[in-house]
Amino acid sequence: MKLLVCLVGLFIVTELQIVDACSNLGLTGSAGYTSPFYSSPNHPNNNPHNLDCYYRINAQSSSNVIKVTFQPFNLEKHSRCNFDYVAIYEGSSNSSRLIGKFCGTNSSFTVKGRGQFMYMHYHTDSSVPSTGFRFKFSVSASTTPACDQLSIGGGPGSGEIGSPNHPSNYPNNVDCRYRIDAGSSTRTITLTFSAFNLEGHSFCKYDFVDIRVGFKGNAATPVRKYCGSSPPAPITITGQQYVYIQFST
Ligand SMILES: [Ca+2]
Repeated sequence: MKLLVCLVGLFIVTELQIVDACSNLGLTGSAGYTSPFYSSPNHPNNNPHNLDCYYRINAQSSSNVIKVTFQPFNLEKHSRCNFDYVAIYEGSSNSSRLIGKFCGTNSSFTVKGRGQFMYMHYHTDSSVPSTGFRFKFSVSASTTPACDQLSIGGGPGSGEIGSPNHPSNYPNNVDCRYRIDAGSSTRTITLTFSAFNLEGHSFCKYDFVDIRVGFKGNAATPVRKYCGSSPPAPITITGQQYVYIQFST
């Protein structure tokens, strides 16, 4: 009986060493830098099960934009990415704002975040392997005019938010954040678009309005991303004090 306990202990230590080896918390680059590609464990062969790899990118200035490009990307598909995924956070840890949780297959896609850090968590579960991914990152100085409005409201009332230059064309590389505060989660927040005209794409890859609930937009699954020229129907949100909106071009 004593011998068995000892063997279990050894096995756990080995597994922890594998987890540690796949992480890289020291990825660094300043404005103008593009990294080489980094491969997930075993790529392009099937990934190991039960991975937890953590990556942190330090862009060395809070006024920078970090772009991470995955090419290719192939993780077990699930509608909510519950099994294998890469979760990407805008900030230095997994308590920062969640940009998104990604799985499935894509030949190439880019995730953009603002600020000094980006943090990624790559997880695989105990079945259904796939080939994983390669990623590179680039850092550039932010060219966005200051357009954030992070303390809108605070109680009952109404207001209007306009995108930069509206009704004329918005600039390229806009990244505006808006936070609406209802003052209490017992109130209802209704969003109505009186004008809407963004570059269209089947999954709003280029320009989008991303609407989420919670102070940092982390509280639940994203409400939805919108693009194209059809105004979304009015959106009614209940049970939430905050709505967090990102307008990105
Ligand atoms: Ca899996």
